[in-house]
Amino acid sequence: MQKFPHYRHLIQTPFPYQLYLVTDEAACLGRDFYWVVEEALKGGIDLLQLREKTLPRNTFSERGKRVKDLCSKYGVPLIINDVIQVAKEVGAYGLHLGQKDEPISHAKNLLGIDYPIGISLEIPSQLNHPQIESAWYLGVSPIYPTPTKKDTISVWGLEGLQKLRKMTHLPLVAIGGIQLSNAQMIIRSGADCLAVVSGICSADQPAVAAENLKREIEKAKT
Ligand code: TZP
Ligand code: MG
Repeated sequence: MQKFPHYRHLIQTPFPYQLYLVTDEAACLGRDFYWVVEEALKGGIDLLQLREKTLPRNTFSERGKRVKDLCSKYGVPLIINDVIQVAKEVGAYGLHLGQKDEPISHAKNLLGIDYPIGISLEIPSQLNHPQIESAWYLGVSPIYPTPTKKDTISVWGLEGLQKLRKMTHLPLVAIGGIQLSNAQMIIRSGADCLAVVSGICSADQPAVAAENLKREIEKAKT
């Protein structure tokens, strides 16, 4: 049977999410983690990724279940970062994997072929990965250098994002150094959605920060 491995390049996948909170407890600056999460939900985030780099698996799952309850209250899908088993235990909507994490094929074997899995993309050549077309979205990582994540290999900048936009029809989620002042430019350079850590988690009023970011995205899209 003949295969058409690149057919999805021809389809613009609808991606209805605009503002994506990626959590980081340290970025909450000592305030209650669940308070920050709920404020962001009140402010109108469309997706939430629970990103825990140090918690043991069972604690990660417990936290995931609690955050999932909060997300359900606001109708926001919960994405788990890195750990397939935690996504499964929590009954999360989706999973996010980096280039050094488990391969997408392995995650799909365990979670199901249609399970939504976002993949980080650090350099254009990573688009050649054989399973990239089965990604739900590409996390364009990072757009700008950011103290929140230091182990990055290069930055896309606006020009890199514009070039990438022409290379794929997968939804592009921009991340890294995103603030109110650059949100519109990043959307206009081809991002479908903005993912933010410190811009919301460290804001004095996370709900207001989320509302303001959403307004900027909407302005850039109209
Ligand atoms: N992946 C690429 S950059 C980043 C992650 C998780 C951190 C983004 O943090 P901030 O504070 O929004 O710049
Ligand atoms: Mg990872």
